[in-house]
Amino acid sequence: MAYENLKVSVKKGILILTINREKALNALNSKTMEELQHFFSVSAPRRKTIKGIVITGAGEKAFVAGADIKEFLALDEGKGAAMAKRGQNVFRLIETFNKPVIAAVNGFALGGGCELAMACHMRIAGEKAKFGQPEVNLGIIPGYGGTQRMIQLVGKGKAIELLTTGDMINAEEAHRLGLVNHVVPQGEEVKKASEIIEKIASKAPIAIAKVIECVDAYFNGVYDGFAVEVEEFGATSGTEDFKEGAAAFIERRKANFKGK
Ligand code: DAK
Repeated sequence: MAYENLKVSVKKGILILTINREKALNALNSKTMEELQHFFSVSAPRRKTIKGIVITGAGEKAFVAGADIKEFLALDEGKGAAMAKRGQNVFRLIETFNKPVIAAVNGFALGGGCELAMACHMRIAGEKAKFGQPEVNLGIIPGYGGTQRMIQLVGKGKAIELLTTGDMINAEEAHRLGLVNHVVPQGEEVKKASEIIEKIASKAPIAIAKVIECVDAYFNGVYDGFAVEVEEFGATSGTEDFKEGAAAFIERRKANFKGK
């Protein structure tokens, strides 16, 4: 499928997904959300050979400056709830993707943009990046999982402060709070994210997918994370990759994982 608002490229096996609406600071309109849904439910799972995905924003100013405010005017209670459910489902596809998905935050990550970054497994911020959940300025609340994921990342007190004041914070503060994993010189976000994915790609793919699943189990409120870990530890113990990894350690050589 040809996308209107997403740009897809692959560099050395790493897929770079660019939200491509630079004139609107990459705001997430409904077309972009539809395309993200298609990308993460159809296109990305088919690309079996990719090592992981980096999500970034077009241009130098914004990662994503929020959901598209110009579309909000048509909302009412029913439509708003339906839109939140649909959006949450899209971001859940990102959060549960079985390979690393890293947000390379090159500028404003506000509202739905901050929520998109938080749905990724990790966040790399350029030093000019700005984060915030300014929904309360518009009389609404985050609807794409932001009230929940913000607590997971920064804790309850700071989450309530950021969500109720709508304050914007810079990359350093976001790093201090644990909202981002690393701050890098402006323009090097994708490079740093790609380096991390490259490192992860040298490990056993099934083990990586299972780590993502177990960590998610802690937060999703449905499963007992310890029980999931027991099950997935069992699953990884039965893989060819585990035998190869253990043999490589003993033979003092580099493991050659096959994802089996
Ligand atoms: N939506 C639509 N257009 C946007 C936009 C946005 N979120 N942010 C920026 N733009 C557009 C501007 O309208 C402008 O377009 P033109 O006027 O040139 O046509 C262009 O991008 C450049 O923006 P500015 O001229 O404003 O640029 P500045 O450098 O002066 O300011 C800024 C940059 C990021 C500080 C400013 O643009 C700004 O404050 N933007 C809005 C930030 C914001 O409030 N974002 C929305 C947060 S609320 C929901 C689910 C989720 C959500 C809501 C509901 N449901 C399920 C119902 C999420 C809500 C949000 O994300």
